[in-house]
Amino acid sequence: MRALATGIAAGAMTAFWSAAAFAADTVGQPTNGAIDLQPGVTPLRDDAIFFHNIILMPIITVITLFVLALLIWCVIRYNRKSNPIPARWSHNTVVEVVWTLVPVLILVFISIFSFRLLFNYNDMPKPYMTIKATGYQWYWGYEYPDQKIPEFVSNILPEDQAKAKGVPYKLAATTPLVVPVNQTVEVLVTGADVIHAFAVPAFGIITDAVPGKVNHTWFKVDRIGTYYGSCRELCGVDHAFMPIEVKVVSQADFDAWVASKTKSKPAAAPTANAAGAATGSATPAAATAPAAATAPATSTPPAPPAPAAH
Ligand SMILES: [Cu+2]
Repeated sequence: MRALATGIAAGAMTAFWSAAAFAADTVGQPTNGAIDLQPGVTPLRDDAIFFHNIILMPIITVITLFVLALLIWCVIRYNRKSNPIPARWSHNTVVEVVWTLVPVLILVFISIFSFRLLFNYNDMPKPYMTIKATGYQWYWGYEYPDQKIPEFVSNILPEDQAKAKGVPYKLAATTPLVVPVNQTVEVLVTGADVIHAFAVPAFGIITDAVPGKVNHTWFKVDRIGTYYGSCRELCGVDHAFMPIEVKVVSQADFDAWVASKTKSKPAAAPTANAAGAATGSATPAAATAPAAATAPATSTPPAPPAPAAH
């Protein structure tokens, strides 16, 4: 019986992990059918995956199986039929010391790795550049103060355009963030209206975008590619439609991109806004909502529009 249970458990674990391994994970975006964590492209993400898969998962698995075995043992051995006259004793000092000490030791062991990971997140190397990401209802605004690139709007790429370009809908953006590879990038994160959150799984980062407060995070990506994230704080009806797309490019490509952005500086900001407003499915609502809201306020009769809306 014990051998059978061990066999079943071992089989289940093997199936679980091999299924995770066989699903060829797409880097930078979710993979259909995958159950493991999204693979990382930053040292922080690798540390976080190590902490989850190598430290936490085995401990969780062993504890869960141990508690399950205890439950089954009690149910079988101490039910009314097999144990008609229960023992009357209570308290056992040895057992009580053990079940207090062992969990404490387990938590101390976990905390060693947990604190190390937290400190790693906190220890940002000297950043090569800083980006400001602002969450709006419902899109992102990106500003490059070091490169003197004023804020531009990054909207969701509409479904037909995403299909035509062969990029994932609800993850691709009209104007992605562009950053150089192998450089430490600091991201200042804030919110303009409600609380949003800036999250890119492949970088292992998630930071709240709170109005009136500037949070910061950082990443250093070790390979060129496109990585997707999204808003991670329920922020309204179009919460699911404000993706984050980050293009990590070579230093030369980044410099060229900066040059292209700064050369057409006077025209860049308005066209980016106009393009975003014209294409984003979420934006017409966002763009017209303030106008609609201000119109009744400035016009004299406020009462008629209300019944008309119903
Ligand atoms: Cu949001």
